Amino acid sequence: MRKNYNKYTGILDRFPFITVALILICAVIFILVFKSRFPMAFFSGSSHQQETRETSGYSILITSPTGDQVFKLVNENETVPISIKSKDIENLDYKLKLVLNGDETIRTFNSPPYDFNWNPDKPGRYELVANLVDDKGSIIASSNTVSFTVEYASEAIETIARSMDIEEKKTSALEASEYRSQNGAPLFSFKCYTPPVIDGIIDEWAVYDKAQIANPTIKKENFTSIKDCSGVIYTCWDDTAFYFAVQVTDDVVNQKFTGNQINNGDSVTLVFDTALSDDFNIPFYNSDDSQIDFSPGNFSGIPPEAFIYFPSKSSKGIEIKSSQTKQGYIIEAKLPWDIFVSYGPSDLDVLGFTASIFDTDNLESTELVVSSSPQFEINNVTTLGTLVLIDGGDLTLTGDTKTSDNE
Ligand SMILES: [Ca+2]
Ligand SMILES: [Ca+2]
Ligand SMILES: [Ca+2]
Ligand SMILES: [Ca+2]
Repeated sequence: MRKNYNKYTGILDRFPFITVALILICAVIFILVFKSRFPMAFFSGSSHQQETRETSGYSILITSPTGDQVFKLVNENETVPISIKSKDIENLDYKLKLVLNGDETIRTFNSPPYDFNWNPDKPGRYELVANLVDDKGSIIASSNTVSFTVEYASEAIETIARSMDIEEKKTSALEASEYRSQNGAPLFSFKCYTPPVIDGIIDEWAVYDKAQIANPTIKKENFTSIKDCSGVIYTCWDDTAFYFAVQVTDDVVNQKFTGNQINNGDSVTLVFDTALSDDFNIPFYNSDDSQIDFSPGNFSGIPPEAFIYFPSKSSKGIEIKSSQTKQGYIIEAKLPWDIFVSYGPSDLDVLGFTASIFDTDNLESTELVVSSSPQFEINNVTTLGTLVLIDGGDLTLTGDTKTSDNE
């Protein structure tokens, strides 16, 4: 067989080799001709052949968000950090346009840095691209396209579904009282039949309602993410005291202040207005209002501390404990009712109330305050949210906690 092989080597046998050679030659000619007429940018998809000559070498890269990143936001003030790195476009007379979902320009940069905290107004999946455009609006070059997702936690105030009896009590308490309904959903504080143990451990609080503290209210321009500063508060009460636990998320726990300076470091502040109807329209604190500041301490030498900022009063009798967590810290405290000026609790009472977290990370004083109500100002009770005291029986016996676990 082998011997016979050469015998048949004719033009037909060479045909495949000739074909390959012809294809190769054509390809080389094609590439050479084409390359001289169009620069490489042509192959990256730009339709403006004249201008793309200038684009070779531009590089525009969206470095934040990263591909398929998911942003779990809690309130409408949180933002998605957008950052773009670029090469060789700074000195050009072009603009960089951030385009969302193909058609919505959310920002136009004339010069670097190309950083922008974008505030989405609804959840969803988004596609982001940065286009370099000339003065006629023609696209010169484009960045990578990045897809990301924005999700929102469903509710700012979490209320546990209660029995019909309790739900009716909530409604009738609010109907019977004048309160600042424009300042956010009311918080419900239930009577406790076994007081919480003030030890900085919050296991026993699951039966009570919790509320988010996540609305930026003071220095709010510094707010980007709930990871910087946010929290949840649990409250309850009995005939002797008001109790609360705050679980704070804070990336840098920094507290070196004491006494009336507590708010310069990481701290929690509660403001109460115990008589709403008497002076509903008087904004500044007076005798029925209290502001109490709570410091977690620094977990190495400075102990947790409560300070009654208004009215000027000894904080004797307040019990406070704190603990450090991976995400931040916990404060748990007991405020005897006798620290309030002439107030004792009753079922269905409706109070003005806002809980705030003061955040200091690296500076010498407050960098940001987040609150349970949408607005909060020191010494302005008209910004306060609402707290409703409800005696719903012993919640630890009713199994209501299970309802919340199922949600
Ligand atoms: Ca406890
Ligand atoms: Ca922080
Ligand atoms: Ca008042
Ligand atoms: Ca801090």
